[in-house]
Amino acid sequence: PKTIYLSEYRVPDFLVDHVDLRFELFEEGARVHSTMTMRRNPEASGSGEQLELNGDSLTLESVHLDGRALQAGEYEDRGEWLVVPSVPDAFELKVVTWIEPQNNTRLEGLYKSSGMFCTQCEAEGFRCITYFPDRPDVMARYRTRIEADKAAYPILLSNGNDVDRGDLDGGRHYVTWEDPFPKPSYLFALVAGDLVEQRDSFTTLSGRDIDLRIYIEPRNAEKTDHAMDSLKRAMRWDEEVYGREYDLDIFMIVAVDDFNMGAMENKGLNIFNSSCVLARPESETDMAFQRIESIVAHEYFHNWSGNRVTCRDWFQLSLKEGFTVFRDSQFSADMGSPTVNRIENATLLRTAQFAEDGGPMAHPVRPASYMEISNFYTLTIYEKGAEVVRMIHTLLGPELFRQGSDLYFQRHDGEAVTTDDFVKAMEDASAKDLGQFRLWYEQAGTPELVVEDDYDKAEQVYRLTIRQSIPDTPGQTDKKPQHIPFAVGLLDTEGNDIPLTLAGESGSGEPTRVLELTEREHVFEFTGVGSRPVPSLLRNFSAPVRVNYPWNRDQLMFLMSHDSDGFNRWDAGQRLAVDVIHEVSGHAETEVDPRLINASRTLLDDRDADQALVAKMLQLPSEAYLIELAEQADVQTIHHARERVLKALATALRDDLMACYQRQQPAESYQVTPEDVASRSLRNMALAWLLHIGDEEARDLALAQFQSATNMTDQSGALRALVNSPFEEERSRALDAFYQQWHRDPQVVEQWFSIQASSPVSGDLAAVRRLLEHEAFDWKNPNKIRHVVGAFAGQNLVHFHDQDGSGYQFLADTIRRLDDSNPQIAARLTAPLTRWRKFAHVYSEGMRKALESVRDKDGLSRDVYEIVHKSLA
Ligand code: BAL
Ligand code: ZN
Repeated sequence: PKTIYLSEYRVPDFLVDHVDLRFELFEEGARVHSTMTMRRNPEASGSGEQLELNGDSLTLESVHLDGRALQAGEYEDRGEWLVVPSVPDAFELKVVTWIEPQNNTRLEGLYKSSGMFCTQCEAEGFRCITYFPDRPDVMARYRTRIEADKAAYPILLSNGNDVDRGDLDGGRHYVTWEDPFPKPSYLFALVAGDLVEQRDSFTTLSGRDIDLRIYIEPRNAEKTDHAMDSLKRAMRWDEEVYGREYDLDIFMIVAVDDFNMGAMENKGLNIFNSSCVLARPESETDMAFQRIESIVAHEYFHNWSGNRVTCRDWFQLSLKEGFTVFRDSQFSADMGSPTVNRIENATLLRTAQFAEDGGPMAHPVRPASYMEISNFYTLTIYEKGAEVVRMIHTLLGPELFRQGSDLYFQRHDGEAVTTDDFVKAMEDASAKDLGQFRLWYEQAGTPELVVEDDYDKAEQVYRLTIRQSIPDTPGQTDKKPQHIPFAVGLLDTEGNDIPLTLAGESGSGEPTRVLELTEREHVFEFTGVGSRPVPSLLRNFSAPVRVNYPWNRDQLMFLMSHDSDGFNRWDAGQRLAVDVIHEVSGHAETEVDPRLINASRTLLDDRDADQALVAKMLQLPSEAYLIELAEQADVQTIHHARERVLKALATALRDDLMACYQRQQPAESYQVTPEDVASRSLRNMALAWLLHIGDEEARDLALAQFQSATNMTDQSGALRALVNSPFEEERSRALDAFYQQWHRDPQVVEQWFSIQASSPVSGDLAAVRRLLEHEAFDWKNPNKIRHVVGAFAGQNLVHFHDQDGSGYQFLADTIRRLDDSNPQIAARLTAPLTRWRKFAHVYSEGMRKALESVRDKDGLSRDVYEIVHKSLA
């Protein structure tokens, strides 16, 4: 496969002003008539004579140029390219292709899911539908006519507004859609199916009525309320916070079961993975409710950050994704608990994105090259990209940031632009120099800050020395220092914030200061500090960096109970737990530090504290995070050390956990408020801990909760606790009963799969293989694969990393199997193997061998090829 470089970007030779599409949909395939009004791009320098259009898996039926059928020799069908050697400066090109959506298992382009036709065109799926300049800087207006059997496909949808419909011979019908906004081909969408519609409406701030519709299969009719409410909240929020109003008359969402991604922001017609849009309390958990709210908002926000202003090329993917993730996380913070939201973002970043940044696929937020763009829908592009935007927000402050985003949208509306255009708008609006800041887009790797301090009692001066470095990553060494907003506070002996005044300043300062780091080393001198303070560093996780400062355990406990920054209270608890887990690691005789137990007891018993924060603070750092912190990770040792600490906590806190469980009684009616979510989370955590140590009273409580729960959070919480307990008989009875109750609901069956595949107690490889044989498992459905194979390799680390290497070989076999049918999913599953160098030798050898066996498969897809070869390099 060829590597594509950002440095080789050229503007397109030809532009498309208008596309007229006609789809004839049949059971045996689809005929696509595409008529493009095209012209030579005046900005293309030295443009080639010939017209080149992308194509993939297409059967070409005919080509017409300005109404004349082209003969063999007047065009060339090169499979991945359709070349017309000679065209005028402006012309109309009509291409007819035949495709087979019913056989499309890659789920890119037009395909069938549960009997309905649907599309996924980002990043390069449109070329699987017809020949087209399939690149985001070619923006055209689309008119789409869909023709299909009326009984089987009563609903026919595409982007924009429906402008015409009628009946055809042979029981067929058609609908024509027109999208007035120019868009890149990746935002095209089509749906045809036997769907029911849930309608609502939204009145914009300027008084326009928008028709809102969610389309689902009839069995899901009860599951749309939450998505609809989330959508309306997101629409209002974007008006209020960003001044962005919706632009079409209709906004549609369609739920499909077979989908490679979470959802897709096609103009006016968002297509969602069912698991990211459908929910009701009885069958979906709090986590699903929260995920849906944020994904519905994310896709809606793309209408401006992505669709109205789009990416010039795929190297700029974070332009829309980083900004939109930032926007959706601001929205979620506003809808729920900002501190919990920040903790969740930082956890994902520190556990998974830092791992990516430290591995063979490390890439900058704006990559410089790729082989297969689908491999770059990564945590770096999305989550680190969002952190980069957040840092701009921190450096500018909310008012100037808003002026910057207004300028960006106004300046670039209808254009395809770059991350640099985004930063420039922020710079122009604020007059803040972001020159050095741009390195965040160019340099890969996680910056590390080493912090030292000293206190001069006589002078009442406290000095912080901060050194930054950025590790080498593939293809990048000797990196320049980056511009880092570093928020700090200092706690006095009472635990109060000391007003911060730097040497040379007068007056009494703020409790939190954002220090701007730009050099390799800085010394900051705080004056008027009456006693040695405890530093609270990187408050609210003000930058995606690692911080190294030698807090002792007493200081961490002090921060846990006194820091005014909620994020750092949680972080201090995490650091304390990591320290204790490290201490007992490989030392069976070392006792678990009673200070951790006491701190946890204080949290459990504190009824006045923010329960949402308490629920987060009680969770031990995950195995994945502990692996990330290790130099050469020994998974079994990490697992057993964490288990020992968990069991010591559960045993010592048995009565407190029981009291907590009894106190957190289910609310009368189900609501997804931060308080209720925290209450259910605490209750289920207490239950899980107690069952983990085999408490029989807790087992009976779990069985009762499993039977009587009126919401899925509590029912699956009880099930998960039983599955991860030593009570084998109860475990298998509960699993059977759950399946019997829910086997008709694929989303619940996904949960049932993942609870088993991720269980460190019962989810060994043999159990996972049995799940693959289960009647509900389906190799064609990405969600099922994710919930069994993905859950095993990504969450069940003790079994996946069995030292005999069987877990690795199993994953390799699965990847080889999926590589032909769905390369995107196969490539995603490869991630757990790519970091083989991070692990101790007993693991890394097996991981490397597994990767090699994938590498040696004949006809490896470009997707998997890129990941495997970069990992083994
Ligand atoms: N654009 C792909 C799905 C998403 O990030 O919204
Ligand atoms: Zn997105």
